Amino acid sequence: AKDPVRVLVTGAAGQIGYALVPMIARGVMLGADQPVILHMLDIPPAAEALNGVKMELVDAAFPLLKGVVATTDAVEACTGVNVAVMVGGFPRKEGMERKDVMSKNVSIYKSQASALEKYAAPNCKVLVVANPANTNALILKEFAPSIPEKNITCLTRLDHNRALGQISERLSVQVSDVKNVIIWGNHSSSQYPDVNHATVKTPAGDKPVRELVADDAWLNSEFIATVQQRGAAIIKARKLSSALSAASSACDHIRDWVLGTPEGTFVSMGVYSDGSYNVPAGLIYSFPVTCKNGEWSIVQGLPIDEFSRKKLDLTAEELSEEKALAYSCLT
Ligand code: NAX
Repeated sequence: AKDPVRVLVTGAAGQIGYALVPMIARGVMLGADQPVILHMLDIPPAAEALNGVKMELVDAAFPLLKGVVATTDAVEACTGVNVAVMVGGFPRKEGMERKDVMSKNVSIYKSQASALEKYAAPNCKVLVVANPANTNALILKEFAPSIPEKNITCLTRLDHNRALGQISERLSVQVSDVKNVIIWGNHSSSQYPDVNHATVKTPAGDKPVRELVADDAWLNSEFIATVQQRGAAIIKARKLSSALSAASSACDHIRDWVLGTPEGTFVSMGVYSDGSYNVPAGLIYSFPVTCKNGEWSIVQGLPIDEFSRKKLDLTAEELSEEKALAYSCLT
């Protein structure tokens, strides 16, 4: 039998946490044959709720779940973890300035970076979900210099999956037959959902999404806006933000990273830019990636048309501004 993998979930008493921890305990994230030990961190006001989640995990009697650590101590939470899913953060509240929210998250991610750097297992893989996800991941990277930069990522897989879902609905095809959409840039409404390389599996082979949809006007405006605004649409409908889809996408992100992407398929991940596609180096930016042997690599050489180029640049500009704002919070 395999040794258990220790998976940290921060913000585990929150709504994504509540959807995510049972998925991890069921093997959705790391595989049906991979035992796990869950480490759950939250803040003292949520300690009692966190303990309630722990009680439910015990009650669910998950065969793969070999232990649960529920704590408000970041050191205890980070000790020995192989995977860290960072869902905890400070939400933007009515009337708060952007800078104030940034400043709260910068201080959270700075201190949790240090705890991970000192106490996590070597080669720990980190996924930041909490917003502003790309910039929180960047701060985490800056303050955990001994964690390889390739190990620090942020979640744009939910946006990627939303794009797959929209194409599947539009064409009335199975979502599992749609692949290779791309989310470029920031996990914010400036992201660029790109279908130029996406295909649908048909009896006659893979066909380009553009050819099958045959409506560039829809693809270039409504489709993009729907994906960009989907989070807001969920809040409007549910009076709560996306949780089950975020949790499921976080599992997809880690599973593909650890176990690999299928041949010929790429997925979107927020990763440390090396300057590919002329995206400024030093940002955490969402790119198309493939994964193999526990490592991602950016898909190279995709042609970028003028329409796309503008959109890639716009979301990069927003990330550069966020980075500057985050750094201004450090001083
Ligand atoms: P909730 O407010 O339900 O849960 C957040 C939890 O984090 C709370 O239990 C809170 O006590 C805890 N927390 C706060 N500060 C903490 C700290 N310093 N250490 C540990 N825990 C701390 O929010 P939820 O709906 O679960 O969303 C969590 C985060 O995910 C938010 O930042 C949200 O904006 C972000 N999202 C990101 C998405 C993505 O695709 N990247 C999509 C979904 C979601 O909107």
